[in-house]
Amino acid sequence: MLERTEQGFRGASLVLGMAVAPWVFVFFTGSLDARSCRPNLIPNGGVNRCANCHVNPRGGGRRTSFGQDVRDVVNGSSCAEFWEAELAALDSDGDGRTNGEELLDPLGRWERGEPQPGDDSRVTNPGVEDDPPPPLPTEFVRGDSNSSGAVDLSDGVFTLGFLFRSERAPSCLESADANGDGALDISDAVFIFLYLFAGGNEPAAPFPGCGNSGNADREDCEEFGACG
Ligand SMILES: [Ca+2]
Ligand SMILES: [Ca+2]
Ligand SMILES: [Ca+2]
Repeated sequence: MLERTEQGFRGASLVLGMAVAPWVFVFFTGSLDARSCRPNLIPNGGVNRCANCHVNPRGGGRRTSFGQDVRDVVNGSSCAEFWEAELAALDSDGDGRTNGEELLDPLGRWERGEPQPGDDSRVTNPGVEDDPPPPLPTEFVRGDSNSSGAVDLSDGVFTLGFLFRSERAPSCLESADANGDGALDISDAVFIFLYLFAGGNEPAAPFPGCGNSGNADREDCEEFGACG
């Protein structure tokens, strides 16, 4: 008798379990699906994934400061878009850079499905006080020593004036290194004159467009207005 009752109880538990399990599954997976869509709703969300909004990088649980601001603008567990200018303009983690600056969309204009803005190696976490990425090297045009936007006679003259008459220094010393040998001397002014008037070689990269030399250790370029 007792044995039958136990069997009956086990049977009932099994039936109940089979009936309830799918609902439990739907409840949890539905909830997780809703959450897992969130990183795709912010620009460059794939870089820090769930750690943008949650202290635990696998998601769930305590929220970061950015996660708290997101919670204030999202609708429950929905996957509706929520990234917009107001959220981008906040500095949720108080590290001095707005959420939009950290995610490389300062104005909050990015929309789901668009290409990710900027260089993802420069993305930081809007929910963590972190260091800003190193400044980008200043772009310049080699040979344009007076940063006028063109390489012409005035550049050779400008370089000579700086070297021999103590006149104004180039704001971007690297641009005045016309022959790209890592030194700034009379040969750079001569190089410009030969290039302009005697069929000499053109300056090495970056030339004629703006850019960097690719040698960050050697580059000495504070400011170059023409590449603004
Ligand atoms: Ca910030
Ligand atoms: Ca941050
Ligand atoms: Ca040189």
